[in-house]
Amino acid sequence: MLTLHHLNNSRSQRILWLMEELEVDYDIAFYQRDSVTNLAPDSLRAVHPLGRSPVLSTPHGAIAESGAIVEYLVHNYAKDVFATPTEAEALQQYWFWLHFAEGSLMPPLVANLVLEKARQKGSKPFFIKPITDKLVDGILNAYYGPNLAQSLRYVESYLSKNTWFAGDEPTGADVQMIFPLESLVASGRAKDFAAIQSYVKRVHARPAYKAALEKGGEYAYA
Ligand SMILES: N[C@@H](CCC(=O)N[C@@H](CS)C(=O)NCC(=O)O)C(=O)O
Repeated sequence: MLTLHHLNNSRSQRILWLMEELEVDYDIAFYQRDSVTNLAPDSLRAVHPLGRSPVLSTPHGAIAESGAIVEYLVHNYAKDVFATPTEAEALQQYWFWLHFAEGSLMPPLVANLVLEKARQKGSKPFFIKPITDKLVDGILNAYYGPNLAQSLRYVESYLSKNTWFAGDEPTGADVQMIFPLESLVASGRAKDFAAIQSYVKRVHARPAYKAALEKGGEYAYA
């Protein structure tokens, strides 16, 4: 039996989606973020030393990293749906998007989150605020902002020509890409990107996605 260690409002929601698509038997162990720090509870560290979600307990041990978990599930359970593409071009796209999601798209999103938190914390006393703002805006404008904008344009251009990320059917690459994209749509940062918005709607319309949302509980994309 598989157990997904599921943190509220986290990347493990996409693993639930995949397990619903694959119709595998699984349990969910629920964890709640700390209301002040937003971090995972220490109990998750007892399951895997990294203490981050998702973690999947399998007959072979505990595995972390959503990309690795997607590969594990696809390798062991995908037959007719969500299988690794066999056609060469689709397979190449599969590898690319599977890794692009966490390797290139998530880092500027996480940096943005951390820097905006630093901006809030650094807004008192009031005379510090202009300095904090200048520092945060400087870092965002110099690197993370343009980096994210370039990635968004690339994803938009790809999705304006393709329904799914790797081939004609959804795959693990879509499972990896949905988390950053739904966050970008929910926060309004993808408002000028029609293909990305349609794509997120397309995923959200899938019965397995809806079933996963019901099972996972609270999930605020942004
Ligand atoms: N690259 C990892 C990131 C894992 C990660 O940072 N997960 C977040 C939730 S989305 C987490 O557990 N945050 C709470 C914490 O770090 O304490 C993955 O894709 O699994």
